[in-house]
Amino acid sequence: MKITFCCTDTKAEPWLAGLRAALPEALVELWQPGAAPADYAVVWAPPQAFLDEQPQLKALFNIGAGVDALMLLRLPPGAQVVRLDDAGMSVQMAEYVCHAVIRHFREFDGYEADVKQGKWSYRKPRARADFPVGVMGLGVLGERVARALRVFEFPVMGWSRSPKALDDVRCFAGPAQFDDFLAASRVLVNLLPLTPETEGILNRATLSRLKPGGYLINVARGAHLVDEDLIALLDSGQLAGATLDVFRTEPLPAGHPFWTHPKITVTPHTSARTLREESIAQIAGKIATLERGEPIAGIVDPARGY
Ligand code: NDP
Ligand code: OXD
Repeated sequence: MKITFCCTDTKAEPWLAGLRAALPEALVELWQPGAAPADYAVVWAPPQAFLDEQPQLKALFNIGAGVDALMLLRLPPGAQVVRLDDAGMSVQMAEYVCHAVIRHFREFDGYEADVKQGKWSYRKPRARADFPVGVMGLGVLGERVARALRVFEFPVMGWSRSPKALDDVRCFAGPAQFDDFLAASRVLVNLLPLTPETEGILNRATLSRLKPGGYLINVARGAHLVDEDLIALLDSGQLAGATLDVFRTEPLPAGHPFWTHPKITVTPHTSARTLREESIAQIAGKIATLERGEPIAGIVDPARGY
């Protein structure tokens, strides 16, 4: 069995060593143009030339949860696309989102600014009932985030494609319930996959439906957001602020207004990092399962795009 590793912007050596240790019977190689085709591939943003050389591929393991970049490529016929299924990402995402929500709700930025000026000043406590949080996407990450927010007793709403039932989370589903979901939310957390249906879903019309003082946390993909609509809504005072981890172009280009906007917090696509050890264990386990002819979880449905 041959496994080829082809991940842009990733240090290959530790991955190759980890995969070899986990699957000693396999030949594990870094892709070189013209090399013999593989049975399995471990990829992140591979070039089309790599995929075109893999006629017998059984599965492509994406070392991330989002497969949007992969879905734009011409994939080998017969190869299943497998996304990372948590592998240590959901707890990181829960930390990040809870931190962003609490920082905004408790006005910690304001305290920090006061303290920098030597000011010992209190702010009036705010009611968490006035800060309902809407989570777009109730998949592997969104569900964990919704549950984590409930621990802090925020009212939590969730929106997904198919109907869901989560304890203590008010669930909405499908386009017909989207407006009601937005109208019930003040803080909006985006954890949708990027698909043709969800591209640009964070725009002037949708963000304007949030409760007054709306706050956006985008941790999914930059192309979900219409950048200039967000800036306009922040500048007009319709939205109170935003925390953004993902951008249409990454790294965020120098001079982009998000860098310096006083109501925007930027982080460099770091809310839930791929953890190498966990990911190798998951991928190796799934390859072994497939080799035994058994089914695995985390297979992407090309028709849905996630
Ligand atoms: P999942 O595929 O597990 O979940 C996706 C959720 O979105 C599901 O609940 C799905 O509904 C819902 N959904 C999909 N399309 C629609 C739609 N058109 N309308 C309403 N709901 C929809 O994904 P994950 O939770 O694992 O990850 C979500 C995204 O987070 C990834 O695609 C990736 O882009 C991003 N991400 C970002 C990271 C970062 O560091 N910033 C790290 C990891 C991921 P249903 O349940 O009905 O199918
Ligand atoms: C992912 C990501 O999709 O890192 O896993 O964004």
